[in-house]
Amino acid sequence: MDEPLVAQRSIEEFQRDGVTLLRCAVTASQLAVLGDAVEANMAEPSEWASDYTAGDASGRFFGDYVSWTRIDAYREVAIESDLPRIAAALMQSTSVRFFHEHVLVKEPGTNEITPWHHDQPYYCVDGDQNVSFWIALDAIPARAGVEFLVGSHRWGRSFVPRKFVDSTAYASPDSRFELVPDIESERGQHRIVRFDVEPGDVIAFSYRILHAAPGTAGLTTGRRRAVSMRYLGDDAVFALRPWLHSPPFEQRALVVGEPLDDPRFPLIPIG
Ligand SMILES: O=C(O)CCC(=O)C(=O)O
Repeated sequence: MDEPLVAQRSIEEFQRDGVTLLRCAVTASQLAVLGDAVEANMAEPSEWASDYTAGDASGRFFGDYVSWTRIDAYREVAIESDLPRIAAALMQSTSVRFFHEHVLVKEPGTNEITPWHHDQPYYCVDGDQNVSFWIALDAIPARAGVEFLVGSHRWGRSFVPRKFVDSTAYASPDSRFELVPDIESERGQHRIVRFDVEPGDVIAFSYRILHAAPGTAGLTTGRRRAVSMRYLGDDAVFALRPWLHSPPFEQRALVVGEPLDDPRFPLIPIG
């Protein structure tokens, strides 16, 4: 019998913990095109790109997103690979919509952290069926990689987004959005996981799980390049936030509470 695309154990882990590691989920040829795509992206960033490292500091923390319509390799890997079908299995969804890709590069010597946050409050989307695939383009030791607070996707709490440039909150808390707790000071109270990854390994995680990453200076000598491919499932609906959502997609014809039925978020046939 053919091996299933995703092990049942991974589906259960993703549902229960909010995160699971998929070894070698991206092929060597897809990795090569993604590597070229990241170089092209960094050479010609979009209007939404960010450099989180000051010009005179060591290293560089670079981020950009929603370049898949101009950089073909992102589209190919996001839409034409096995990733959408893996996303459907993990989300337990009959449909898969591509939300966007997000490139996150920490060059050697980068001191900037990625603050504890979860993704959904940044986004113009609500729902529980969603997944991001953080595709490692380099070998990254766990100590320099992204870490995840297991089970926090099911806390039923929503946190005010934080700016990656200085970890400050986007806004004051209100009745719906709390400030992210000081996870560092309460690490002992939580189960926090992180993974040694090789190029082609993929960390699949919920938009609702809290996660963070250290700077790479002193923790690894290599580059730390990743592309996060983000997908939506059956229950995803358009939402507005008390702040400008990120990516800053215009609302256009999207209706709050309705599916993101728009060519900017293509439905992917998964047969
Ligand atoms: O790569 C990082 O440092 C953070 C990744 C992240 O926050 C994401 O992909 O949602």
